[in-house]
Amino acid sequence: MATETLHVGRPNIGHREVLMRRLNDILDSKWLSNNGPYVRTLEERIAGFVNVRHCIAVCNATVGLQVVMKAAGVTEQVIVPAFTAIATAHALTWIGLEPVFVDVTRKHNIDPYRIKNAITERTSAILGVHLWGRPCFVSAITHVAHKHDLRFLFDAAHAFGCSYRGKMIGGFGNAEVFSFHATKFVNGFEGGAICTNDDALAERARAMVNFGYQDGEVRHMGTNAKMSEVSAAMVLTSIESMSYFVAINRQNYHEYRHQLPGVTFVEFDESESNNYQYVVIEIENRDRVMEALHAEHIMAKRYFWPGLHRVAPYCRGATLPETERLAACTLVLPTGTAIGVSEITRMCDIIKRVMEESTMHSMPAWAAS
Ligand code: T4K
Repeated sequence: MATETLHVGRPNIGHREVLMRRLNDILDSKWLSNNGPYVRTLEERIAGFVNVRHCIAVCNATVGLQVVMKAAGVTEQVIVPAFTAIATAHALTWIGLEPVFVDVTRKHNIDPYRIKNAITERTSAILGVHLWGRPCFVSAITHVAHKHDLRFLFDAAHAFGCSYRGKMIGGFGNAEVFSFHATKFVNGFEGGAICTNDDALAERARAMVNFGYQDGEVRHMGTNAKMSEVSAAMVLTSIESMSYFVAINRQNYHEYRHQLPGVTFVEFDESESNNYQYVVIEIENRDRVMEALHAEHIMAKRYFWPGLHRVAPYCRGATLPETERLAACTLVLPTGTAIGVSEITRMCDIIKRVMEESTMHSMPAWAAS
């Protein structure tokens, strides 16, 4: 029997019949996009869940970040972590902003102490990223931003369903942006959402998402960042299964930890809400481990390698040691509803085998024999 390929980012599918019913309803109604009933329901649902005044659904988080930067009046330089998805930086560059890369801490999120050193007279905003769904140092970033009169926003692409100090991610800074891409914890095939408590920012963002239209007139610059009704139906359906997805992800995460006791994991604060969507390890000989997994049809991923300051469009010779260390040793393992104990055992056995082989290779010959 062929071995099943295991993927990082395999989509979690919610209640299929409910989704199909909604899709039929959309087809029957002939209302497919442009602020339809499913988008409006979704926006209300998210605003209530996250506890923010405004939620604006968008077609994806990349464009959502662009819209929110424009709506917040951000100009020139934006401080961002170097260890994040290329989307974080490209979203800025695409609209003429300059990402300024700052190193992260051992906890994978932007180092607030290094933010201060990166501020120039051209800096207008800080864009924190809640990497792997773990909140970045929100209170320290808030402090720096207030002190230097900067706007501060959060790329919350990974962090739907997560909390910081008991408050849901989505309500911090001037605004936050979620992703509902297929590989995310909650998915809408593609999709995203801007959340904010700033009424004026929300009004501008809402117009900008729809070509700048407000009350039937074009009052702003704008783009087409609208979410379709089909995506909204998928996100709604996915949200309804959220507690199931969390339970599976959490179970998988603890199973991995149990089976790999000597390995460093990205940890989650169990006193907060977490989505456990990413199982991330830091491991020596990462590429050897990844190759061994790939050879067995397990598509573990080394996300965010080699660090944004080292990818071609942004490479200026900067050195950011912690980003580089993490980019060299981080590996993301499959989880989600497609994975259970037997798959985890299969993966952990391979990882342990490579770790043992590496230990043998690094021993003097007399000790290894
Ligand atoms: N900010 C951050 C911090 C982000 O991580 C991202 C996106 C964004 C902003 C922007 O959000 P969006 O504009 O996308 O809403 C994925 C996603 O495309 C991207 O959303 C995500 N972050 C990024 C980190 O990862 P890849 O390169 O992993 O995609 P791909 O095609 O290699 O798929 C990964 C695995 O998932 C594969 O092994 C197969 C599996 N898969 C994927 C898809 C799309 C499936 O099984 N089914 C599917 O439909 O980019």
